[in-house]
Amino acid sequence: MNLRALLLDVDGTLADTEETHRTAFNDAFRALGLPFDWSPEDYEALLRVTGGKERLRHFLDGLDIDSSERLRLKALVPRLHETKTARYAGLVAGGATGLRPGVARLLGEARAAGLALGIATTTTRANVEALLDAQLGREAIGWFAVLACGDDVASKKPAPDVYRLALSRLGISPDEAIAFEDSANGLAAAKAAGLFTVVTPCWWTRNEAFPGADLVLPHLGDPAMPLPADAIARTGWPFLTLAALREHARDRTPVAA
Ligand code: XBP
Ligand code: MG
Repeated sequence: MNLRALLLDVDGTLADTEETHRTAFNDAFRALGLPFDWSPEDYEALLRVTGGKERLRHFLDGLDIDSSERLRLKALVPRLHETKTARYAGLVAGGATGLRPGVARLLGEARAAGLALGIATTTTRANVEALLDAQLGREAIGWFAVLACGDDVASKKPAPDVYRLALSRLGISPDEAIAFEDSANGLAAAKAAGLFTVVTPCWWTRNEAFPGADLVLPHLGDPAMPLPADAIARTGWPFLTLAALREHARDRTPVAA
């Protein structure tokens, strides 16, 4: 594999952000005077629908209310999501969620090796900027040659659109990049785009299946937070380095979607 770029998902992959998203959704419901409050159990099921606006509409479709009330509530979705996004960015700016183990290290290794970095996410650009700024500093957004975000494409994950957009903007082919994901929807999107895909499930996706994943690890690991013993026994790595990943992917053709 002539590796030229790493393409990273955001929510669940760079950071385990979904509890902060859940809080922001519930705060937005309260701010608009709506009687909804998503429990962790509710939200784990709702996460099967990617995209906050789409998730809200899916939730409203499932309510036992009359059609006029459903229409009234659906008309609020854009404002609800704007309120939620502002609240989420504020929580993240306040340090609500840190990067997952190994993310900052692997980004540094990739930059030192001259690889391009790309973001391929369902969330909004504002949310990506808030997270990178809070966790890696103001200059970090400039490390990424492409930010392909949810509203940049017609179809969100599991459609491959956001990965195809990132590859196109980088001017590289699928066999020149490796994708990093946390969810079944994200994996499906990356595989449909033809990418070798590393999956590091987060708490919210721990019960999902990851058919076709080229590598599944509990996280990327760090010297201070090595992989669990079973992952080390399986891979031989105390944590995933860029060199180990290159070697692992070198003669591996990506598993078909
Ligand atoms: C995960 C998502 C997003 C977030 C909420 O995105 O599906 O919808 O849950 O963010 P990723 P928005 O592809 O990064 O895992 O409300 O901005 O959609
Ligand atoms: Mg994700």
